[in-house]
Amino acid sequence: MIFHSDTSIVTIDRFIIEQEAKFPEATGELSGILYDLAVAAKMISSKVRRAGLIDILGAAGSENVQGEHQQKLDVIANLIITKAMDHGGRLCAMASEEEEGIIAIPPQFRCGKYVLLFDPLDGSSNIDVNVPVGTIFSVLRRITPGTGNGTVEDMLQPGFTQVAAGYVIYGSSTMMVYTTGHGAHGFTLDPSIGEFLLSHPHIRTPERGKYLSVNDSYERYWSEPVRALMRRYRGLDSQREPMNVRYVGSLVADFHRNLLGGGIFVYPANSKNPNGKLRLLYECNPLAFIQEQAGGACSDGRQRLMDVVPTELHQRSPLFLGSKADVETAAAMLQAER
Ligand code: P6P
Repeated sequence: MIFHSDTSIVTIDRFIIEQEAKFPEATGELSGILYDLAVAAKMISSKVRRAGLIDILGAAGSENVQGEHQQKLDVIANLIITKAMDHGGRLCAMASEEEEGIIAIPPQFRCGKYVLLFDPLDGSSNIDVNVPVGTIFSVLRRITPGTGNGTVEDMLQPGFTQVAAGYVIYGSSTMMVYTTGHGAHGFTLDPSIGEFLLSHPHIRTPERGKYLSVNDSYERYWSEPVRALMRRYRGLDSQREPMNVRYVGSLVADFHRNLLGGGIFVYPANSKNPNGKLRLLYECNPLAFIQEQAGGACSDGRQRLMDVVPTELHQRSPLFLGSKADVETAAAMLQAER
């Protein structure tokens, strides 16, 4: 690694502290949540990096609430985050893709004023073939009265109420990207010192992208407006230059590439999945928050995604996420479906 004189070495902890210092009213609780999530990310990264070596590949033999076969790493990542976050006194409840109900704070620990929602290891079906996977998280302020355990009601808030959101991508390197509403910032893990170092400050997504991320094996289930939209993205109606299709099949990997280089990730509703596949609260909303902070946009095909008022903890949503102009194209062309 060559160090350039203009490259400052800033750890994620130092960055979090400096961000907090800008807000005199800050109590440090949100900072504590972010520190602890960074520790959990390092632990999960260590497991993912050795997946092939310590025989934790393959299904755990159990199923999660989604009826999906849980991979051992799913279970381990879920446990790591739960145990890293349950005792800090900053959360009053958690929710995970891997658990049907909310995760209560154990009685021996104090409850705080935030709730945490997360997908501990998204794209986990890719683990055995060494495709990048990711962790996604969202932080909300509790809205129910009292100082005890939170409830599902505290989770069912629209995305624009998020106080923080982020993801970790376990790819060629491990990166943590998060926002607290003051820009989106990326940190790369230096495994030789076990620190996340600031590598992508103030991420900005190009206004118009070059990559289209979509699984078009569902084309036969799409509506006609969605099919017309895909023809537009592919330049087949001569309205724009063709986009290159890049689809890894791992949301965090596809999103991260488009966030940095410009592009759009599309998982539309279809006749088999009328609400799409991805989960609103702990997949779509956190990535939408980051994308908007990076100058992009996110829609469910009908409205700004972060305006959707949730009704169920694990509800799904269609997703159009990425460069602002490309998301606006989707919103315009799907008007016919409203
Ligand atoms: P499909 C992985 O299982 C996942 O939840 C996301 O990470 C990914 O974007 C999506 O599903 C892929 O779904 O239907 O294209 O295989």
